[in-house]
Amino acid sequence: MTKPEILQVGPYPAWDEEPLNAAFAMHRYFEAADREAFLAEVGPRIRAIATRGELGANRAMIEACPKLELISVYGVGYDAVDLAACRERGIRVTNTPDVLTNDVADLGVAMMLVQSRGMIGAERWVRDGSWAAKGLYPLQRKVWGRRAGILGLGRIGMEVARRLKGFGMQISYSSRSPKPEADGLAYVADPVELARQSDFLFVTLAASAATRHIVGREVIAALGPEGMLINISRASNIDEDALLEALETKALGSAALDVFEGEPRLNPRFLALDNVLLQPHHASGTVETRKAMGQLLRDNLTAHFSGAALLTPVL
Ligand code: 8YV
Repeated sequence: MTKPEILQVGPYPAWDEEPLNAAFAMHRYFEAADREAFLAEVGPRIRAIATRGELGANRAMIEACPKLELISVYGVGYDAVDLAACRERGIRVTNTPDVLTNDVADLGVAMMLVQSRGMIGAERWVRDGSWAAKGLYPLQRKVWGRRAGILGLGRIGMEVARRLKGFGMQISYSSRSPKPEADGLAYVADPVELARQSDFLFVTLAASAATRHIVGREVIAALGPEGMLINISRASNIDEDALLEALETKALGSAALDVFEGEPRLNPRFLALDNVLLQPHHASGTVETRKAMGQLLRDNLTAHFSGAALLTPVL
């Protein structure tokens, strides 16, 4: 039997590449010297696209593949896939939810702790001899018992909340409507009001055109000079210019970010700031979770080509 032909948008770990190559004819878009010419050549034979959350598949790519049936995303976020183009042609889309939820929540909470307790600077204090030369490290701000806001109480937001309860924090959240399962959490409909009531604001919203820059000037101003913004969702949820300006002028206390506009080439203004913790979009980046994501990506492809129901469809 001939193997289904698949366009692979970005690389995967070796433990995924091997079984993918065994089951499918993989076409490595990211290795092509001339990507447009590559697409024009293989596009007509492509039946599925395997991509990653942050890479997605745009309209031009989808249109270059007239026989496309499925886009399988390695990641929970599928905002980089042109869903309108998929709907027009009945193309199915799958993602990898659930398996990464806990790791993403862990990284968000870790960023809050690291940043609030100044642990990066503290490590430097030890290594560069400041401890011996200058004495005690400057005092930092506590985490436990303070106020946390969660913007977007989906699977990841809920796991963040579960962890924060362990720190005895007062937790509020914003989402489209109150969630009955949000036990002990206060619902605050307006994101600006949520920020006003928070010392730490976690952004855990699934990104879409509707959520673009939901964290804008007003939310940032409401969080204020003592507040910390933690983003483990997508850069597009935050007005990055407003964020940079607020960090530079100290109108916002600090930020801890795993995602950036134009990543991996982030705005160099971030690099000059000492009140921001920068992470390379690795919230789901553990061996265990990435293995589970790869398995789920493959399971969706296999299900599709064997005529079985998709495991985790979004379209
Ligand atoms: C990336 C993510 O897909 O789940 C998401 O939406 O952004 C991540 O898990 C991951 O970095 C793999 O590229």
